[in-house]
Amino acid sequence: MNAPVPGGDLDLHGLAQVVTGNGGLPKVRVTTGQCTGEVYLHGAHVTSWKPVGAEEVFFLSRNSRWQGGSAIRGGVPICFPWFGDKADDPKAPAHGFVRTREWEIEAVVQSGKAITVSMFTASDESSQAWAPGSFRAVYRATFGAELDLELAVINTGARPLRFEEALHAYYDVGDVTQARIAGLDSVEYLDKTDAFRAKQQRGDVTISAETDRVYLNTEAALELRDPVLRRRIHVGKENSRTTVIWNPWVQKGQALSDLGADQWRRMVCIEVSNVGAFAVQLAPGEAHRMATTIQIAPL
Ligand code: TA6
Repeated sequence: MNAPVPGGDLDLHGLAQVVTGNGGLPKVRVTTGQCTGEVYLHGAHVTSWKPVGAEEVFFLSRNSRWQGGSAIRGGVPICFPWFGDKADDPKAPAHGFVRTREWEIEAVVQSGKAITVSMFTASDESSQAWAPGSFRAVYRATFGAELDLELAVINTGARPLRFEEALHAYYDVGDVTQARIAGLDSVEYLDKTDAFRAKQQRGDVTISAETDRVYLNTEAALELRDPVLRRRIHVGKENSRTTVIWNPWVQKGQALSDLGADQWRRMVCIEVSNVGAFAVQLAPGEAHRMATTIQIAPL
């Protein structure tokens, strides 16, 4: 399906098209002189960004599901309005409900040499069955020589709105055991593999076992150094006070049916977020935007 792009104020033919993706799910495919990229309407889920002359930046599981009700495994899932398991409802979907929703395209426009795809979703009866509160969420993905992702949320209700949010990005690495993540030295974190005990980071983050950490009160940019793919991935943050680092390692990795085999070795999640004590609280009519800028460079 190659459909005209709604909302575009420019003839974007060839630069951005809505096409049929995996599982028959629609996606916007971007092809410019600077990069290629794609974002599914399912979950407003970025699944690819590949700057010209570089390799794919994101990990995408070859066993991912591509169906309603399931999150795509890899790329950049959007966690909202809660992170992880819902504290007061074990039956609620992990990481909230927007990553398994069909978002709508608001506009696809050219911004300089880049293409910005804007999508939105909003609260409704089904969302309020999980969490009260009225919101409109707009997600803007700008595909260019760098990738900018922005999640803006407005409280459209008459009561305060509290939410957690995370851009749960899966980065492709040659071998996670040889990768290093700089930018969190001395930062306190909660270790989810050790009953959420509070610990302090010493130096770079390296992965040598299951790793599941929520770094607290940090707005610092991260740098993923990959000596196998010989590249650095810079992850900038705006209005984000927590960073989550995750790798399931062998046992958890093999237990995830949409991951499986030895794919755990080829991925690491660096998640720009506001979770836990750093959840966002909005008064009626108030808005908040969290953003990340992703750049790659040779190592
Ligand atoms: O961000 C880390 C984490 O919360 C891990 O605890 C693990 O559950 C991961 O997210 C993946 O969650 P998912 O629901 O996508 O399988």
